[in-house]
Amino acid sequence: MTQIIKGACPHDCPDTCALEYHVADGKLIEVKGAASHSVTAGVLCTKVAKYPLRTYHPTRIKTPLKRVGAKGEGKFVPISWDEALTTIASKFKAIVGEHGAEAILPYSYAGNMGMLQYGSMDRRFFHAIGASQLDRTICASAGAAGLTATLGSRIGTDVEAFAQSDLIILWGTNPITSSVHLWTRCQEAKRRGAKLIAIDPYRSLSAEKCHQWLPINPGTDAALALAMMHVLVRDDLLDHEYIASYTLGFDELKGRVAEWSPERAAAICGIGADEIEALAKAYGGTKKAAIRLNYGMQRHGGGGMAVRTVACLPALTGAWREASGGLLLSTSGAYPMNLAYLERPDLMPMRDGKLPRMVNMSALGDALAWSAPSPLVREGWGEGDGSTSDRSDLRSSPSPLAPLPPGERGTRPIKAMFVYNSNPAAVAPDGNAVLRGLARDDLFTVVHDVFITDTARYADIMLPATTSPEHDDINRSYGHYDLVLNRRAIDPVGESLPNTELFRRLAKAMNLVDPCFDETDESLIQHAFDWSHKSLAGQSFETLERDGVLRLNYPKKDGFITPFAEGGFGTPSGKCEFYSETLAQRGFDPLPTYIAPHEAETPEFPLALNTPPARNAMNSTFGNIEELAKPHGPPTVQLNPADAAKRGIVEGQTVRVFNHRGVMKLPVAVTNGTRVGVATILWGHWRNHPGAEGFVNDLTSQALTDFGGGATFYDCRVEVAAI
Ligand SMILES: Nc1nc2c(c(=O)[nH]1)N[C@H]1C(S)=C(S)[C@@H](COP(=O)(O)OP(=O)(O)OC[C@H]3O[C@@H](n4cnc5c(=O)[nH]c(N)nc54)[C@H](O)[C@@H]3O)O[C@H]1N2
Ligand SMILES: Nc1nc2c(c(=O)[nH]1)N[C@H]1C(S)=C(S)[C@@H](COP(=O)(O)OP(=O)(O)OC[C@H]3O[C@@H](n4cnc5c(=O)[nH]c(N)nc54)[C@H](O)[C@@H]3O)O[C@H]1N2
Ligand code: SF4
Ligand SMILES: [Mo]
Repeated sequence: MTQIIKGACPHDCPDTCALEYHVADGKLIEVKGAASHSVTAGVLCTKVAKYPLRTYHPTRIKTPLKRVGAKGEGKFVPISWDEALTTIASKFKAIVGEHGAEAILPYSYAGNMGMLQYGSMDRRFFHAIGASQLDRTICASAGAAGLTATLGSRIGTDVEAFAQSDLIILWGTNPITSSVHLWTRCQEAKRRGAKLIAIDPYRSLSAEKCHQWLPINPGTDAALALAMMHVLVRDDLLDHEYIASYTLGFDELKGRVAEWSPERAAAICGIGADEIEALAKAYGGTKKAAIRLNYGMQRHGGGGMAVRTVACLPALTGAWREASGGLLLSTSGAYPMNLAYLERPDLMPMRDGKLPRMVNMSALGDALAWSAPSPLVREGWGEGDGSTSDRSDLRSSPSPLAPLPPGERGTRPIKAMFVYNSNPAAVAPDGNAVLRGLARDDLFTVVHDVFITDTARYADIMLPATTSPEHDDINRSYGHYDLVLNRRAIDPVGESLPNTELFRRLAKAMNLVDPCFDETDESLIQHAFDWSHKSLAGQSFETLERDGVLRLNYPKKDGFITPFAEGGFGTPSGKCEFYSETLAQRGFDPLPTYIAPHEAETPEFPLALNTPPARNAMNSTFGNIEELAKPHGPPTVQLNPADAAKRGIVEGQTVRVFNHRGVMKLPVAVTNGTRVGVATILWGHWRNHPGAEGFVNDLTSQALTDFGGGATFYDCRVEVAAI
């Protein structure tokens, strides 16, 4: 007899699908997309449709392990949970005694995005012991800050409304790979006659299927948006009523965009002035014009400002009035999360009136070298949700979390790192610096994961984690407006434990007595959201339990959530802020502007390196599942024919891609799909993948974005040469 249990996809994807776990004889036999969830509509991406491959993978670790080989070698022997927890607790206690608790660094991100597994008991644990705080900036902090500067909140166009749009701009996003349920809506719109345009230096799978591909120079999106606004103002393609009622600073914006002729932007963006004119006119001439921007453009030095600038467009034309107009970067701000309850930041000890220091996860290499002051603690700013939490596109608000005095910021070593929900040896920039840190003999490293990942190879203690059918959770999304419940469908494989239970047990081993460490997962689930909040009015946990999903209450038009049809922006002025006093106060340009990438073209390193994800991967997750990785083949570097010819390089030849940070050796694919001047490597494979030497993130930089202290993966210069 097959039982069907309701689940939620835990991975870092905007679609947060409602799943059905099919179970027979206590085994997960199949995972399907729930047909009853309108966003999922019964469809899953390939990787999660084949989930039993991951849950029952032969290389999955099933017991705690202790390292016996050298760091990085990946040699371990099984130990009991008792020994593992006792070892960690005694090591942590010794480190706290000798160096202070801030010498312990938790390192986690969005391997699991469930509210419980992402951040609950773990945060309570690290808060209570007074460990360093982690500034979770690796994905979306620049974009979130940019969006918030203009709109005041992280909400946007309803994903299902895209099906009704007349013009869709995919701006720095490849939804066939990264948000397939958005893509199905784009296809529906296309069938209805909508025009699809992709703005991307790379002809991604999605760009290939659009009517037009605009191959922009990396990191120059703000210049394009400014020139579009120039044309909109010049040709009066404006919604004057919307501007007058719901925006702030139009006159100042007008002055700014007057400086941005299409010709000026064209020279920066590397596309034709006529193409910019045509794009602006098509945009200004279409009411139901929807922009899907994702994180491609914000992984650059000026990424925050770029997002802020693009986000001004729909208010100028009044596209927000239409359900199928507007702009979508994220919906994560829609949820009334009880983060103070889940994470208990109040447990953090104060010393000299200060909370523990904050370490930026995007500069882990420097942080582990602990001599460079830059990565430790920044006067960053977030969206002001007042929490210490973050997830893929919601970051902390570090302002109330006072840093160490400047002189001390970089001078206290990190002596222990506890990694879970993340894989920094693969996902963090400047991989060589990260590996040097992980290889330190005096660094005690614990990794909780499903597999011996690139990071786990350096662990002193490795702990087995459950996959989502093995634990309970409650999920929100950053691409739609629904809550999705995840119910445990099978027993944990081997001795694996969910993150919550692991930290419950570790708290006991460290003699932490606060009753919050006894709270059950069921209680955490029920308290994860504020059920008295207006977005949940009339809804109850019982309905969520019954249906598996539940949509938040937000204003609707034509049946779709339409957030800003009548203003209601979350900025200090309540308007869409073309002029931002908040930015001015923080020393930024208060008006939209163009900030050039950190890394300029040089004779030594003339090519821009673009490393977006491959379709069957999810960041580093799934890279070891042969059946999923195989269709992608080994990694290649894609070069434009002009760039290949200039270097005398031919298709299939093995080359070196290098800069002053690192080198990768891999075969070349010569293609018009990557623009002149841009080398593209799709990532998702693990280190030491057969057919390649070195790794993409050995080339990327630890430099941070303008806003939000974000990572700048795509702001990277390299040279390619024959070996
Ligand atoms: N299958 C799969 N799905 C995923 C992920 C995955 O790894 N695999 N990752 C998940 C995560 S963590 C995230 S954050 C989201 C990311 O979601 P997206 O941000 O939509 O990421 P991509 O789909 O890679 O699209 C980024 C695109 O930006 C382009 N790009 C690079 N630089 C620039 C630029 O300067 N300007 C413009 N206009 N475009 C640029 C790249 O070529 C790429 O095609 O996807 C999530 N979904
Ligand atoms: N070059 C380059 N680098 C990038 C990017 C890029 O586009 N190009 N994208 C960046 C982005 S957007 C992101 S978000 C980061 C992603 O960075 P991460 O969030 O670190 O990456 P993931 O691979 O999604 O997840 C990491 C690990 O979490 C584990 N995991 C999953 N579920 C659980 C669980 O329940 N418990 C525990 N303990 N572990 C679990 C997985 O097995 C996996 O090994 O990578 C960044 N790095
Ligand atoms: S990765 Fe995205 S598309 Fe695939 S099942 Fe999960 S939420 Fe759905
Ligand atoms: Mo991400």
